[in-house]
Amino acid sequence: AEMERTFIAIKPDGVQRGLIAEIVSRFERKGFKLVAIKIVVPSKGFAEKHYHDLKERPFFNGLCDFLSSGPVIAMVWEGEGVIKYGRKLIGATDPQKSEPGTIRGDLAVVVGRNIIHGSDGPETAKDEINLWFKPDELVTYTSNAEKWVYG
Ligand code: DAT
Ligand code: MG
Repeated sequence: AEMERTFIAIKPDGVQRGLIAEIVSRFERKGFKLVAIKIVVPSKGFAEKHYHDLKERPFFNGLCDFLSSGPVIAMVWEGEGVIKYGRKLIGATDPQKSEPGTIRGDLAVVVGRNIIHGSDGPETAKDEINLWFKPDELVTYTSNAEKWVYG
């Protein structure tokens, strides 16, 4: 299997709304493997680093205020195609346009409170994992489910 890793975060709205288990469960049931997880309140400066690609956008300041407004669940998920498929599980950026069955489609209503972040490609996945985690926070282990998920 061609294993990849992606960075997934439950934003403060998802945490406050009690959706941690629901969201973790969707990745877990799919067959992806959790290799890192922690709860953290990012500083405004850290949020600005995370969203640096969007610094010219009019919503950048509000977005960074929001991400740093409370606890975030930071995670790394591993699996074949997890970067692209993780985005599919999450749904479109604007929950009004997310399909039912996706995390944002089922659980969020407006773009400014869309409950979850996921890396959008291999380069950002690598950068975001390095920003949020130290190498020794990533756990390497064999999941017993692996041979049943991948055959
Ligand atoms: P995504 O989170 O789907 O990767 P993005 O990287 O384009 O989307 O934007 C990051 C976040 O910024 C997004 O999850 C919510 C917020 N955002 C995006 N577009 C917005 C807009 N037009 N108004 C307000 N917030 C927006
Ligand atoms: Mg993005």
